[in-house]
Amino acid sequence: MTQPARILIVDDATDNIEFLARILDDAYEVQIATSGPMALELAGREPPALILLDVAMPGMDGYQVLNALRELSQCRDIPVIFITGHGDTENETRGLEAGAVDFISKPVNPAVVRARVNTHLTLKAKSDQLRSLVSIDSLTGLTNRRRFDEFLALEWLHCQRYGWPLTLLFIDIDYFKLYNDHYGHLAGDACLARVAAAIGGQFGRSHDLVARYGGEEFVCLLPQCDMAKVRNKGYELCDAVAGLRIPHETSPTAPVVTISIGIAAMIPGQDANDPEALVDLADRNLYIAKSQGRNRLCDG
Ligand code: GH3
Ligand code: MG
Repeated sequence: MTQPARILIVDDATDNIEFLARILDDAYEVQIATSGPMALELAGREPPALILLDVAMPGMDGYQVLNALRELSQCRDIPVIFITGHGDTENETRGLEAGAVDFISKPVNPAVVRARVNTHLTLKAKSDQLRSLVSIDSLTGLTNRRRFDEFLALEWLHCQRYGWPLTLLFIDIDYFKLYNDHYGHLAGDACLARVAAAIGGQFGRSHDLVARYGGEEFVCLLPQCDMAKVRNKGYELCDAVAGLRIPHETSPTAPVVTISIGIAAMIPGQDANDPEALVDLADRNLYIAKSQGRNRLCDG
């Protein structure tokens, strides 16, 4: 059985929270926050499927919470429904303009709450599905994770059949959290796009694949490539990114944005039976490159 979706209810009035929770808790897992900062803390730690957000709260109001959520990459796409006062068209319009997907006005009607929550969860699931069907990552223009996983599985079998080695570079931007903290999330996005372009620009062979693996992680899959060449490529990638000279004042490694790389090479079927072993080894080597000081590569 699938897990019920988790809904975060944010309201400073506990009787409102209890009322909403009772409407929803038979069909959903309900989580509550009684202030904006508490909502951000909970959502940042484990993003809920949907948020019901009271507009008028002391301290941090609904708009401020919504803006702060949009700054967190893991929370950016969570549908937020505003809870507004009765007939409060000004807040309704402002909420929608600020990026809320809908609003519900007080006093809330249980059937309306259930219907709107259900509609927005369905819409979100559909848009997630559509996005994953597309194989390009929208921020960087590189291949996305889903396509990479498929390609890795195919290449693994292909190389296994011919006894060829398969090499993977696992790349991660150094101190990127500090970059976001210092320059802001939008600058972080722009930086990611530039780093991605610099990495992608270093590969010309049609059978090499460069992908965005996750947040600030990239992977390059290089079939039939010997270790000396791969190592050289790794150094070129580090140089290409540092050569962009994107300022990173708060990085303990360098005054500019740098990357670390973990390299793994295997002959499929001989060294391991599963492509996950290749990813794990590259990831372990990345961890070593990080612990040795970053802006470097490690091939184990
Ligand atoms: P390390 O050198 O050890 O890799 O440190 P780090 O700060 O890069 O690593 P950490 O995993 O702590 O932080 C990664 C950061 O990357 C946190 C997250 O907010 C940010 N990030 C992930 N995806 C995106 C994105 O799409 N855009 C922006 N701007 N930041 C992102
Ligand atoms: Mg990093």
